[in-house]
Formats: sequence, C-alpha cells, structure tokens
Amino acid sequence: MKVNTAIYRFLLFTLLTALIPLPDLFSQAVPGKDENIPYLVTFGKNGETSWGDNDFRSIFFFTIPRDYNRQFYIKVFDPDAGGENDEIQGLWDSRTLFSVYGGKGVDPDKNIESRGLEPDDNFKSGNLLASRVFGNDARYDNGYYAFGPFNPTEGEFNEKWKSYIFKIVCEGVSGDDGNLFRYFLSREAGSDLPIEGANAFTYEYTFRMWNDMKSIAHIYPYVDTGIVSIRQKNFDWDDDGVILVVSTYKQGLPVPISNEDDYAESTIPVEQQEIGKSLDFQFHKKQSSLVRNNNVVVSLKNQRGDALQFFSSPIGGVPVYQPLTRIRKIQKK
Ligand SMILES: [Ca+2]
Ligand SMILES: [Ca+2]
Ligand SMILES: [Ca+2]
Ligand SMILES: [Ca+2]
Repeated sequence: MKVNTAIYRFLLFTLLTALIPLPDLFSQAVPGKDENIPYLVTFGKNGETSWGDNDFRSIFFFTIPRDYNRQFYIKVFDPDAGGENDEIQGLWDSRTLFSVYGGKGVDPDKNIESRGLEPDDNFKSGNLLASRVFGNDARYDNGYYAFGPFNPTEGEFNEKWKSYIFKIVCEGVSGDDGNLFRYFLSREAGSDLPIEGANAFTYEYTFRMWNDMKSIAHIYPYVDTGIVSIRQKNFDWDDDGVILVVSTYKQGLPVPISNEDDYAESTIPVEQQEIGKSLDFQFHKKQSSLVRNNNVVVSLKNQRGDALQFFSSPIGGVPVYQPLTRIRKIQKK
C-alpha cells in the first residue's frame, strides 16, 4: 500500500467515524426522542380497523441493563380515553387494559408468541406483575400513571442484550374510541429519570402522525446479522404522502403505501453495510391537503419470516446517508 493511499484511508475512516452519531444512552421515552411521533394509539375492540389500528392491541418490551440494580417504574402518559389527546367516536366508552409482565416467557427471542404478531398468539406470556383498566378518567387525563416499582431481576434475562426484559401490553378491551398515550421508563414515579443503557422495542408499531404537514415521523428497525432482505408491511396510511427508507447506504428508497383500511407490502434489499445498524423509516405527510388523525401500523420481516425490532433509541444511532460509502465501493471495483 502506498503511503498516500494509507493516509487517504485513515482520513476517510476518521471522517466516517466522526459522522456516525452515538446512540442516546438516556432516552427511554416511547416513542423515542428521535422518532418524532406524538403518540402510540390503541382503539377499543369495537372500533373499525379503518381508523388505523388493525388489532386493538400494542405490545412493547423494555430492556434494563444488567448493571442497573435499583427499582424502576413504567409510566404511562394519558392512559385514559377521554378529555385531551384521545380520539373520540360517538361517546367516550373505551376501556383500555395495560398489563406489565416479567419472568419466564416474556423474552421474545426465546418465545416468539410473546411478540403477539399472529392473532392467536399467547402474548400474555410471563408473570403478570401489575395491571390496570382505564376508562374516561379525568384523574389521569393529560397526566401520568406509574406502574411499579419493579426490580430488574423480575424481568427475563436476555444474553444478547445483556439486559432484563419486561413487557407492557395495551389492549382496547371495550368501546370504540382511540386511546392515545406514551410510555416512559423512569427511576422515579414522580419524575422522568431515565436509566442509562435501557431501551424499548416493539415488533408491530401502531402510532399517530402529527396533525400538521411539516413533521416527519421516524421509526428505526435494527438490521441483525444474516438479514439479506426485508418484507415491509404498512397499514392504513391514508395515502398520506410518502414513506422512505434511509440508511448509511440508502438515500431515500420509497416504498409502496397503503390507503384506507388496507395493507401495502414490498421487499427491500439489505446491503452488507447496513448490517448491525438501524434503518430509518421516514413518514412524510402529503403536502397538498392535511390528512388529520392519521394512525398507521408498520411491521417488518426478514427473508426467513422473522420479525424485526423497532427500537425507541436506535441501535448505533440515527443512520445518516453516506455518499462516501458508495464512492469508496466504486473505487474498489
Ligand atoms: Ca365511543
Ligand atoms: Ca386523555
Ligand atoms: Ca389516552
Ligand atoms: Ca390511518
């Protein structure tokens, strides 16, 4: 190798390293800070799927790092369906059940049904640690309810993430209104004190877009080793603008979009450079007219049919398109 080439490669490596952002170690808001999603949404089971929730449930997992040995809380913002933030249909009559699970059966790597992707899956696996039903209740409107305290070892240990896993299931057990809410993993019940190195993930993301035309929502699936292609599926996007896939390698790949109460699916190729990092699925709203109250569902599977995880705090940080990566590849040829 010539000296010039070595220097060039060193500079390129330094530049690329500097450009890759570090993960936010202190973010356990769900949706996460980088996602720019206002709320998760779950409708009462008597609702219509055309309102943007295909299964009237939402399942999230929290990871607590092994070296954290204090108690913690899982807080739900606006757990009620009524008053502010929620989506009324007729009268307020939705009842929403939130349940927290730990112990054996929770870890979705060991027990696929815990993911709750198929209608008949036993997604209530694990030990029930806490649960509560919320209706139209002004006490919790536009405020928090805190589940816990929990001890980290009440979760199920996952060797790969070196973390204890907990699961929170949200079900619209009756009524037809949309319950909009957020989660926060906190060291204290009365304030938002994040746990360093903790994270949250889901396999099927049901969320609300902002009611404006300029905000772009993001979700960040993690591309594990062995993935060569991804089958994406989006539901009830209301023909609202475009969905783009961005990564260090992809500048913005548009995917087919759903309209009203239907699914759009397609296969996305995965490059070697995208392994071990996150993809950025971007949701850009239509600019010609404002689509209000757009709720959407997104899920991904790899070429073997295994579901991908969306992390609230993207693994490896938010991916940024690197044109240099392409130049370098072309030069190597
Ligand atoms: Ca209603
Ligand atoms: Ca409310
Ligand atoms: Ca709510
Ligand atoms: Ca929708």
